Amino acid sequence: MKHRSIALLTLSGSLVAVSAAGQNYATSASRPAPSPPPRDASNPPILVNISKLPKTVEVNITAAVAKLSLMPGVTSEVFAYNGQVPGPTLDVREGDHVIVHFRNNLPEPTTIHWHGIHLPFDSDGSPYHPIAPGATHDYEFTVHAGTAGTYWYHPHPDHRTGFAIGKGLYGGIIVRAADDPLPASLPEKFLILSDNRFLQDGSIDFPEAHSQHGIKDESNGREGPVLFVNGEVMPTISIRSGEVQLWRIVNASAGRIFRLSLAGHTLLHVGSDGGLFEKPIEVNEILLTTGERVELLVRGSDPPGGRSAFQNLPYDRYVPQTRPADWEMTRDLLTLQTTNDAPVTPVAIPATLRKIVPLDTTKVTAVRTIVFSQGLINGKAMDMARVDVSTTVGATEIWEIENVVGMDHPFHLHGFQFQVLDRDGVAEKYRAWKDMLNIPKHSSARIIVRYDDFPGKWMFHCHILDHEDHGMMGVLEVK
Ligand SMILES: [Cu+2]
Repeated sequence: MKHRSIALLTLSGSLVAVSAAGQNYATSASRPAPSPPPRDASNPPILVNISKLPKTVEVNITAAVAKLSLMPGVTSEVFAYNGQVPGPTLDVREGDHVIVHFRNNLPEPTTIHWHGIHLPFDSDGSPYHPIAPGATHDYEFTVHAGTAGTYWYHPHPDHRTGFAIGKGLYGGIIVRAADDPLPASLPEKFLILSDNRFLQDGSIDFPEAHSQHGIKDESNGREGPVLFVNGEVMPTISIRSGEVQLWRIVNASAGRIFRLSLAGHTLLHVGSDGGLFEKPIEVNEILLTTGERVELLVRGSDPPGGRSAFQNLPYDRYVPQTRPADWEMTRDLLTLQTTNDAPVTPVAIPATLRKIVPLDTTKVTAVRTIVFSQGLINGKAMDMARVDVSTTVGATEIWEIENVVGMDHPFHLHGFQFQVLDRDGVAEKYRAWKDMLNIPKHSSARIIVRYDDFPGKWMFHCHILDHEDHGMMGVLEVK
């Protein structure tokens, strides 16, 4: 079970608040100070497949209220998938038929949105298909060839997504390829990043909508001072000197954009939302917007016994009026601890990972203009009864997404992965399949998308959850 108590100790043994900002959380200095064992950033458990049929994955997921200890010394009332935050990981292969028996034991309607997965409209878990409290629903889809990658699942109910995810409803998805070019021996870490804010009694802090904090959340997207990796604060990952690990990372935050870096190391960025790139890319840092995923190779470059911090570097996504005072602070996310074992020779990584066929710009039948202003798309707030973009199955289109305001808005499209053509007129350097794209303040990007297979009404929206919930969302109808 994934609900450990967390206590950070100073050298003198007194408890300290884990939050650097800390003002929303206080601890008692009089508590006893046991030495905590080092906490490993263990992967969330895998959902148990109850099917005996080949190429079939059948799992049970229940969403319910739970009391978990996310912070030292207190319990928090959370919403949890199968009693855990994060929920268990759905681990499937291309070609698998997936059946999810879902039960909603929450006191409010919910859905499960399979973020990034190409699936039928009625299994998308969008606001069109709410599951009532006490009701059950079977989600069913087949995992398409060529879609191996890192995804996640979370609720997508009308106006309540930010609240439901902030309460703890999120879990990972791994889609595995039959012909994965990466060495099968790579140890894998599944890391779900989130942040949260707590009141002194341990309850998760959701302020009144029109309070000062509520207004700030609505502008920024709700942020919290406590940074979690798989529900843990500052866990440790062990690595052997010379070892190479595959890290799959999901940003499950409502508004926080992570700028990830591993001190003293470069990272080999190998994949994004829709799986592997064509080639690995050596980078010093990776920007991970809300809802987005990265797959990267971490190479243990420290000598035996060494340690390095995996960090969140400052990134200014805000308007000046509501920018947090501590936004320029670098924050540690986890410790990479090199074991005392003798170094090993790093495993060879192929120079070519796969071929990504570019979508054909000569087949484009429409160019859409999508304008992001604060809280609105093309000047309108979300209306589920309205269709904003109408098209047909099989059509290829270009969307020009323009952000005309002074803060970043991350774009998400349901149902179909896209490719980025250019950003501010600069051609994208390498091809990738994407379903998330950060559109920085006062900038634009062009994407190309083909609506394969599935008619339906698909959402496109800003993935700052507070913006989405307040109507920064539109409807794409594919007929
Ligand atoms: Cu937004």
